[in-house]
Amino acid sequence: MTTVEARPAPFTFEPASTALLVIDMQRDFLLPGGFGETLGNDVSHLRRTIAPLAALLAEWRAAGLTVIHTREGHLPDLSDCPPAKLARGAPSMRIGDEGPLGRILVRGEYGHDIVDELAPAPGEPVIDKPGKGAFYATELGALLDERKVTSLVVTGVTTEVCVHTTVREANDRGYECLVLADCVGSYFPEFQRVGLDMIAAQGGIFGWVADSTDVLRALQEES
Ligand code: C5J
Repeated sequence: MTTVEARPAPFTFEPASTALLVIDMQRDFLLPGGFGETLGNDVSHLRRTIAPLAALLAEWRAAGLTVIHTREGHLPDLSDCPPAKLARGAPSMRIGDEGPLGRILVRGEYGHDIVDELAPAPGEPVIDKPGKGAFYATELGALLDERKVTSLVVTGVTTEVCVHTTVREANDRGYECLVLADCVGSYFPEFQRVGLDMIAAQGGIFGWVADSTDVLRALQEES
């Protein structure tokens, strides 16, 4: 067992039954000039997660542990995109429109894929998800069962949307979730702070919160 300093209390996990989940680190959300920025967001709030996540990925892979990536997006004919999601808000561009990095959030487009710095290694599963949560309409639950995963170290974007939706459902499904504050990002600093506080509140109502350096230290002590 490995123990990480975390809030609201230390987080203990068995590395062999723990997956590092990397949520939606896609160009559409992170690249300057991409979809996220066209909506008026400051992508630097998300881009600060890339370096610590790349360092953690390197160590996690070196230890031979499970990594799973997700991508939010839709089929080219948008048949898996609920009309309500397509119509939501009043953005300058919508899902499926031709954006600066290809059709926005459409599978197979340049912008839909993961940023170069965090490209999946050969053999690492990439879960394509039409929703905000990583379990809805995906094979993630079956994959975790198959690999006997019981704990998740959760990273990615955005903290209050896809990370939160996934952690809440993972918690309901019985997974113990450690969310890494420096490896999750929100376009809104206030949502980042409150989103993390919500996870750890009430004795860890959805999970635990730590920094990637806490996990790296625990992995190094282990080896
Ligand atoms: C959003 C996500 N924010 N990956 N997607 O629309 O959090």
